[in-house]
Amino acid sequence: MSSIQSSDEVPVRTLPNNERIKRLKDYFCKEFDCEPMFFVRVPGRVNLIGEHIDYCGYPVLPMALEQDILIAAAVQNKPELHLRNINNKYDNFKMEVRCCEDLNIIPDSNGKPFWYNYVLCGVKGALEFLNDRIDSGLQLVVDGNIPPASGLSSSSALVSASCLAVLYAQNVPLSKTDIASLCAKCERYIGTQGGGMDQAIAFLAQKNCAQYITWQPLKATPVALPENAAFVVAHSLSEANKAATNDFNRRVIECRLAAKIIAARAGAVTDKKIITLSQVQSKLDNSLEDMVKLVYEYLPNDLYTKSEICEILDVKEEELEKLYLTPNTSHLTEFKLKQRALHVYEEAQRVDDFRKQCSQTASNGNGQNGVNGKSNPIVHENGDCDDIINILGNLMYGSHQSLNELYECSHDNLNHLVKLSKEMNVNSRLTGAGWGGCIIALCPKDKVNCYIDMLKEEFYVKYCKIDKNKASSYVFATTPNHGAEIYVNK
Ligand code: ADP
Ligand code: NG1
Ligand code: MG
Repeated sequence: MSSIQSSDEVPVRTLPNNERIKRLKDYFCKEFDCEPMFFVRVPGRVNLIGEHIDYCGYPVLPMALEQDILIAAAVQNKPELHLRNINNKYDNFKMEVRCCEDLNIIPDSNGKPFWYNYVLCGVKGALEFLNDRIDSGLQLVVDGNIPPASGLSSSSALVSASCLAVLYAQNVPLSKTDIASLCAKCERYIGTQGGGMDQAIAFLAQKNCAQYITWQPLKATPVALPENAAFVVAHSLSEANKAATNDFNRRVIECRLAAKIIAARAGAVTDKKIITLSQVQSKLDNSLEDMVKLVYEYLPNDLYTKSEICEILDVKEEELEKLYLTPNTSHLTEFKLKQRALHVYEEAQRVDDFRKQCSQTASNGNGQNGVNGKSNPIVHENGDCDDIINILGNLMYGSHQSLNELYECSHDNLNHLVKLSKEMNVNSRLTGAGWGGCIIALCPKDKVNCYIDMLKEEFYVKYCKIDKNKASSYVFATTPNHGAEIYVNK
């Protein structure tokens, strides 16, 4: 376990002395009859804007949450993996691990992943990176407080924390960007073809600012948020496990097929490497606005059948399945391409507008704590804060409408939360993949308590019929937190 650190490596810090750590340590000692040697902590995230566009190659704008996955770990001589979870709804698990091929990540009989499959994704990724050169096994206890299957990225925090634990145990220094890319790749073993936003923010997040994440190469640029803006997360009380259905992958492959057809119809057909909507845009050297026009021109239909697509792309069905579809989407016969591509190009534009508005605000001196944690002077003369919140809020509301209507990944409860918020002049949107999970709302700071109270009353008590005291655990204000870290007894 390395002691010399560079600033782009995951930081190794002194173990904090708090109740949660103590409880986890005690649990570990009780289960394994020894003390943990180190801990890893990886946060969940909330995406402010830029939904379902990371896997199309477009920038996104998330921030890390306070909620996280915390793992206590000890190295052992036997090549075995022993897993426990503080929450007893998650079963114990043990297996022999000598090489990555030992790790077959198979869901239950209904196609839903077991919780430990996410850990195995992380372990498999680490073993592949190490070319199976491991000299020990691991005992791990997981303690997570990110609401699961709720769009706050509990899955990636678990995969990333597991991968980080193996790499640290094997004394492998890795930059934050390299480990984020590795974790994005290995989470795909769960079955979903995600884009990498969750793992990127998990490692590259900084306190007090959101991050503008760009791809190839992976880069995070801090974004200061308006001084008087508060972000509130509210749970819809509906969960959606993304790997248990093919909804997520269906969207991914619809975007791929849309990209292929636009490229083909624009005459860029020979370029086999074009597979994302952003690659098509680069290839054609067009603005996002022009890409929207091309979608209407080249993808006019509301529905495309598999055989129509094969004809347009001049490929056989088997080839289409092999090149562009996934195991859980290869049987699909109808695809919505216009709607998905429109969402992607317009959402990419909204992200750009959001970021520009924030940087303008920061340069005017109205940014929240500045970037890199440095405080900006608060000068209110160059732009009214309420106007900025309105502009950003409208972009978020537009994002939600598009996710609901064009991308069809919302849920009645999410729509109800967004509607109730709008009635109070607060703009919000679903965050994460959707089909359930949470909204993120942008609210002036002085209105936060009143807004949260309204949601408790109108949504949780009246609409969902739950007790008001219980409602408190489903809605909370949040500020940007820092990224993953390792704790040791120094
Ligand atoms: P999310 O939007 O939270 O990333 P996913 O559907 O991608 O949702 O993944 C959720 C799954 O991650 C859960 O169903 C569970 O299997 C696993 N998971 C999340 N948090 C924990 C935890 N604390 N302990 C064990 N497994 C967890
Ligand atoms: P969640 O909802 O956290 O599982 C997923 C993807 C992201 C991104 C968003 C939608 C994974 C691991 N995560 O997030 O990459 O595509 O949906 O914007 O696949
Ligand atoms: Mg997830």
